[in-house]
Amino acid sequence: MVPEQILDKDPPTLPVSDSEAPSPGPNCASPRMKVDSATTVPDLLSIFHEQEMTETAHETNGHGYLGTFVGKNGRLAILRVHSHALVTIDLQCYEEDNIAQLDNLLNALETKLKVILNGNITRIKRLPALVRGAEVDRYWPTADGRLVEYDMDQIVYEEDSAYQNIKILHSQQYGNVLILDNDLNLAESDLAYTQAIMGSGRENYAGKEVLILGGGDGGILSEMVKQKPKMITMLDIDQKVIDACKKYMRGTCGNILDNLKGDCYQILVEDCVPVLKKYVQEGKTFDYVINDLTAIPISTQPEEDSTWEFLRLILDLSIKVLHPSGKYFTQGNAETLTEALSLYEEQLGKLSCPVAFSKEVTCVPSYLEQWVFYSVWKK
Ligand code: SPM
Repeated sequence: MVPEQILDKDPPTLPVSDSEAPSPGPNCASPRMKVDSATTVPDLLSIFHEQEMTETAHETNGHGYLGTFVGKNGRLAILRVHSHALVTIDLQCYEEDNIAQLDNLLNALETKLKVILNGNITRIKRLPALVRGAEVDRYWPTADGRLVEYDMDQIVYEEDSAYQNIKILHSQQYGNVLILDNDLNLAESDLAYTQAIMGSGRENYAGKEVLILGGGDGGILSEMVKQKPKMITMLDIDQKVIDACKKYMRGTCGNILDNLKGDCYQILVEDCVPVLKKYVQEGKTFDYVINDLTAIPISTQPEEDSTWEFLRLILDLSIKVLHPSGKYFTQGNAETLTEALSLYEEQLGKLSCPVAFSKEVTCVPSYLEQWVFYSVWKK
């Protein structure tokens, strides 16, 4: 039977060690003693027995103790007393299990551990429950791989287009959130993203020719038209993203996606690579090119066999269609991903035309990590 929902309680993680023990693990504060499973375990077992949980001890070949305990409602506890420095207890239960009882169990374990280890605990930490198998997925990791739990409470839209999986989830804090191929792209709260990728208010777009690559959520287009450019051309490959955002991301796009053409804009639902190539051939130029493509590229071109080659192709074509005094804007990556940022900057040095660049870091509310934005211009 597939459980509908499993609540994980990840309670006391108790790193304890002495100075002879090998390096204790990153979450160990100031280690003091080794954990002796022969004396620690029997006392802890009594707590599980009081909870009518049945023990199965597992062979560890002398590496501490590992026991699993099954109790009421399929409740499962895993007790691991590592030889060095760490005691972990994981408690898994179904959502409908008795939370008060579980809290009592955790409190009893915590108290007992403090007694058994006789004040030698250097750190005890009860982690919040992970909710697995829930209808609305709340875990969207940061770009640098840390687990983040959002407050999503509703699946507003989900569909696979010919190019990607499109999800729009509702978050209590951020409004509707667009997630493409499991990468959180933009929330209705994220005007800061749009402002940053438009040059943070330093540019005057009035009377200018602007090209937006991607941008299917309509955020940039909606802000840009307010500045009365001569013409904005937006190239996005995915009609389904545009349609979904038109309906469910109105906090971002307003009514701009209601029509594919307006006084000073046109939306072309096309792959940007052939269109850029055509512009290069025609000698067409733009005062601004804003690359708002997905971070994970959607490529229909056979000539690019790696992400970097694709990014460089887009960059090169964009710079080719950029007016000599024009500017190219794009988002980069999480500020912590310094290696990826350096690699990106390396690509800037490999273009057919020499460029200079600057970057700035912006806090985009729903990203929960600082984000780097680039401005690039011809030297
Ligand atoms: N118009 C918004 C398009 C977004 N472009 C790609 C950026 C994706 C970044 N993912 C951020 C994940 C943050 N944790």
